[in-house]
Amino acid sequence: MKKLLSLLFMICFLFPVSAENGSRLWLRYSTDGNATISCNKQSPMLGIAATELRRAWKGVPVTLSLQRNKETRALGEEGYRLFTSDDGRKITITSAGERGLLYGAFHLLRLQDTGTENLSKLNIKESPAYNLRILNHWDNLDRSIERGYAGRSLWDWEALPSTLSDRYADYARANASIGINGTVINNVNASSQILSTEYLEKVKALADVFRPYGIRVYLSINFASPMQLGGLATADPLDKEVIAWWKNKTKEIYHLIPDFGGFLVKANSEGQPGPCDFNRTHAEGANMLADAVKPYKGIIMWRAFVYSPSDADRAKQAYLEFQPLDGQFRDNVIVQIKNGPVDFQPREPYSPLFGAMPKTAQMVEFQITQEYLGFSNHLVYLAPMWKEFFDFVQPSSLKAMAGVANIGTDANWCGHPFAQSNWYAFGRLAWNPELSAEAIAEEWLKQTFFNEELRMKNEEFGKGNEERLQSDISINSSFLILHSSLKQLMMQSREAVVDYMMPLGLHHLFAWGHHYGPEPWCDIPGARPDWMPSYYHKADKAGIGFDRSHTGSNATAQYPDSLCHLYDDISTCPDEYLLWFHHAPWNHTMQSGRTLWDELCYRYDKGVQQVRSFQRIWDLTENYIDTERFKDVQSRLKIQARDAVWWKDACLLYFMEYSGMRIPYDIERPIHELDDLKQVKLPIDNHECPTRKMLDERR
Ligand code: BDP
Repeated sequence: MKKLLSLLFMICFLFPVSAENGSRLWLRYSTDGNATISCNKQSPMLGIAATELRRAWKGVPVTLSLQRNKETRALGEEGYRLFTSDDGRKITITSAGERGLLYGAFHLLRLQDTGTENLSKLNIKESPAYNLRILNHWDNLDRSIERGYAGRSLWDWEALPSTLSDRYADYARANASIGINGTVINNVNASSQILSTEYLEKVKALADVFRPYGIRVYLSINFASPMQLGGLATADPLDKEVIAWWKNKTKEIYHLIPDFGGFLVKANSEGQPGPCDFNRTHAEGANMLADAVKPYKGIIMWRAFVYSPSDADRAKQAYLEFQPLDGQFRDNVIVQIKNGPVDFQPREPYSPLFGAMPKTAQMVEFQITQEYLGFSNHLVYLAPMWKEFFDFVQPSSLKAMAGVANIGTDANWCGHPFAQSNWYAFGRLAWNPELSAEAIAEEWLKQTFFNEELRMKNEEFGKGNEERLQSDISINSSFLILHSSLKQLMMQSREAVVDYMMPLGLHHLFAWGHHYGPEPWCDIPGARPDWMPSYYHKADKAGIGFDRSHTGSNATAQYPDSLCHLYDDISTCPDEYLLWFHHAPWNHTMQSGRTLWDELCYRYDKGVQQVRSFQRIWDLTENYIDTERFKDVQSRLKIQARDAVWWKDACLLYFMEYSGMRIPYDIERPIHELDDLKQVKLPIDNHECPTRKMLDERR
């Protein structure tokens, strides 16, 4: 590694790089294309595909060919075949659908930009794993974003429908380039206003911009809309007037937006209204809406994120409520389930509801925005976390994939330059969940930092510098070295955040009011117990962790037998999930041979050390990467490094009061006083990322 770093250090002064604000995302290819592009049909969507290629493709002529034959039909409307002719003088993209051609065009440009394939011998067949690859925006009508850390909502409701920001098309284009084909544009904690005629006109304007990019619009709805908006006395899903109200509203929507996708519903969850308020089940609520959208081929995504302050372990509640409803949902309802059984924690075991409702369509909801992973201050590449989910859940058992968006009005869209990689990775995995996190990181890095433009400069530099190229720090290999170091950094970043925040299965140690910093001690008199960290960590003199084995809440019994046994037995439960499933004694022997307390200390320390190593790697990219993005990431890594120490000190000093054990001498000593840390209160609400100044003043 040392040698690698010193090589990097030597090559990093070679290229001056121009100004850059990150707004071009991974679509940074140069627009001096010179190829002939033809297409056997004209349409707005094909026009976009052809224009993309015309601007950027530098190879042999390309034909976009819309055709229905056995092969294209088998690949579906969104699938495509991309191939070079035998003589190598022509590339053809064929598909049964226009969207297939659009995706094929972006695929070809990606190949050019990443330089990964021999373009003279292409023969690629692609079709998406899911028909529905959808972003969920938690955007409010006042343009705040719940858990959004990249500025305000893109949707300028005041200016809509008459004024359309250029960013709407840029947004759609970016999504199309990675295969995302749906967007729920408003918060799941929905205002019923979104269904007013005034707002529907605005939604229509957005849908019109998105359509040629293959993106359908969906809306989150408030279940009590018939009361709040329609003035009815009830929102009971079996009430005739309520049923008629939804039917009429749906008709109005489809009249404006003929390809409207459907509704996303958060019902009877965290204070939102729902069918249970009227003694009806989730299935009865979902089916009433499903019947309303059915004639238009619409769907209902009904969230299973439900829990209440009852005696039942929160981790068990979604399963308890939804599993018995299996088989009762209409065929155009998809139950949308978060990947873990509690919330979007840095690490959770997968939700056992997956696979437990064989007669019901299910989809997974990932969180792209880093609500529990350091907001847009921390560099965390999330694909390894999502892949972990797919280690347990068969991709083919799902109908669709949703991701809570991390996009806002910031020039670079996502706040942290590396947060773009999570938007990218979500799209790529929704297209093909078999892709490896590493392959996606590689693609993204090449397009975002080391794309064609830079490679050309590299070649230019090579001319006249042959001697240097022959030395062992050849410029070509310098790209590979830098690349692989950054890839490594990305791949390690998720485990690092788990280590410095909540290792070994700990979860929900977050501060009250926001989910940025640590407050394992938090105790707000009168507040819901299941919103307190102590509900989850249960630290006492005997040990730490939530007993979810048969001697405790028995949540382990919700898992398939083999996993149930593995997790239930403290001696076989993997370290990663130990404190999720067990209240383990402080001197419990871990798989490493250390005591639990020592292991906890080492993990926190390891997380801190990893962030430091990320800083070192990043600093070596200076002069290789434009100054703006370099400095931005560098500065955020400094915040992350300080936050990691904050987390480590807060958790270890606090838990030490229970363990009564010492911090092993070979790791860094705490630099904070526990009492001081307990005073830290960040003045932020749930849609802001703390600034460095704010953080420095508080600790
Ligand atoms: C929680 C968020 C909250 C969301 C909720 C949800 O803190 O803001 O409304 O998830 O998914 O994690 O509905």
